[in-house]
Amino acid sequence: MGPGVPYAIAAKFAHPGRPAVALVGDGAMQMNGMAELITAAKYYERWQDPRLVVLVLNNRDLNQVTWEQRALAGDPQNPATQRIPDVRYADYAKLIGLDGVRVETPDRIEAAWDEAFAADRPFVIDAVTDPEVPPLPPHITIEQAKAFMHALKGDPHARKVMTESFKQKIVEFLPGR
Ligand SMILES: Cc1ncc(C[n+]2csc(CCOP(=O)(O)OP(=O)(O)O)c2C)c(N)n1
Ligand SMILES: [Mg+2]
Repeated sequence: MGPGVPYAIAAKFAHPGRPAVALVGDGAMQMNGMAELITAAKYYERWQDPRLVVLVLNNRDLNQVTWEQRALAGDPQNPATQRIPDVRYADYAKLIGLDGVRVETPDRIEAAWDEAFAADRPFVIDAVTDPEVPPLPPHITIEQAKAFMHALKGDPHARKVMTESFKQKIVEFLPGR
């Protein structure tokens, strides 16, 4: 957690003539990615191709750990430790002289990437995403399924999680897949 933005900056120094893309969690962004954007703002004018795109997956949650706790320990989500603030990452980029856009609906995704790759400076895409979509593997063990079901008892988002799980699994049984 945390190397996305600094590694992308390192990539820019290694290959200043090529664009670099970092896909970053919002927790990582709050931990160090936002500070590292200041580094990008300091140096980007030295890069022959100034494009460095940071996609922030803004789910307002430390989601990998939320799901680890749900699927392995069978614990419901603990909002006190897992939820994190919704930050306007694109506005922050603009504040420090970079550029960005916030994406709140799927129909805005394509335009956001077009804008990012047309930009003359590092660009942040603040993508608002859904923390209740389970990262389901194709084959789930009985133990994982049991822990998952146990975790939903008392989980504040149980209903949404069940709906999203069903939506994901049902497509595996649809014809043409
Ligand atoms: C430095 C560091 N601290 C803590 C962790 C444990 N950890 C792994 S994933 C994660 C949450 C990541 O949250 P976020 O960046 O928002 O990504 P998401 O899973 O929500 O996409 C944490 C705390 C880690 N891997 N590295
Ligand atoms: Mg997150």
